[in-house]
Formats: sequence, structure tokens, C-alpha cells
Amino acid sequence: MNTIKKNQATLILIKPDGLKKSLTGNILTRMAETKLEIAAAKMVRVSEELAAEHYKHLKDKPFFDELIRYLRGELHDRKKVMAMVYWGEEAIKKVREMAGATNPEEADPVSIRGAYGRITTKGLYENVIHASSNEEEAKREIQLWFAPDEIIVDLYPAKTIVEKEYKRRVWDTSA
Ligand code: IDP
Ligand code: MG
Repeated sequence: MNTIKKNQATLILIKPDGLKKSLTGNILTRMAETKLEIAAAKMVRVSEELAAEHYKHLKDKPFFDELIRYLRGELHDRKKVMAMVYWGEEAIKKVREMAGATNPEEADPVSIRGAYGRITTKGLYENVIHASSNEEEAKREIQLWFAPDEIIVDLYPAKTIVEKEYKRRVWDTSA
């Protein structure tokens, strides 16, 4: 009997330690092995609010404040992350496997976290990338990090709204 494998979307973040260690190319090459499609990608300056919302399930943990500082780039002098949506068959499982276990010391040494992660002297797991762990989490995280038009696949229901006095920066072509 054939088991039907679902197309899924998953959020990947290259965290500031991954950027500082120049691992972007390496991570994208490893991810290419999964044969998944990149459906969205951008560099993001992470606000306190975004970081806290992303990691809200950990807000009672003793390492929470340090984790927020980590995601915002305050531990690495790299105040940005690379956010991506990968899409395709069994995307969540495939990407989690490639990422490896949360604790880099326990992660398979050939996984991204096992190869490049470390535990800081303060005890925080610096594990190079984030990857969504289930469909519900993936949906919440993708909707937190991306607007519908930034993703080239229609993943979730979206609607059009008209905003008055909406301010945005545009290129000044006269300058
Ligand atoms: P995940 O990133 O593998 O999904 P979560 O439990 O969602 O793991 O934790 C989010 C992040 O918080 C981890 O990637 C890691 O950076 C950090 N973290 C999680 N648990 C611990 C811990 O027990 N000690 C130190 N840091 C942790
Ligand atoms: Mg998680």
C-alpha cells in the first residue's frame, strides 16, 4: 500500500551564530539534499517582540533572556537572521533531521547542529539553525515571520485589506 506523503511548509532560521561562522552556503547546500523547494527567503533584523513571540513557549525557562539576546544577534555582533520557508513532501521531518537534536552535544555529528553547534559558558545551546517541529508550529511561525506576498506558494488562507495612511519607504530614483 502506498502511503501518501503530504506537502508541508517549514520555517528555517539561520541564527546569528550560523551567519557569524559563515555557514549560510554550507547550510543551503545541506538543505538542497532534501530536494525541497525554497518558497521564501529574507534577511531580518529581529525585534525584541518578534524574538519573544517566536520563543514564547520557553518564556518560563531560566535561559529565556539569553535566548532572546541570542536570536537578536546580541551575542554575535550580527544583528540579523536569515529566514526561509522550505516546502515539499515531508518538509518538517526532513529539515528537522538535517538540523539534528536541540542540544548540539547530543546531535548526530553529521547533522548541522552536531557539526557546528556549541553550548555557551552560560549554558545556552547555540545550535546554528531553527526548524519548525510540527505543522501547527510551522504555520504559527511562518505567519509570524512572513507576509502572504513574500511566499511564492499559497500556504494558508489570506485576505486583501485596504489600509489608509499606510507609510512605506520607496527608492528615491531622483537622488
Ligand atoms: P528546537 O530549536 O530544537 O525546536 P526548543 O525546545 O524549541 O528546541 O528550544 C528553542 C531554542 O532554545 C533551542 O534551539 C536552543 O537554542 C535553546 N534551548 C532549548 N532548550 C535549551 C536548554 O535546555 N538549555 C539551553 N538552551 C536551550
Ligand atoms: Mg522548537
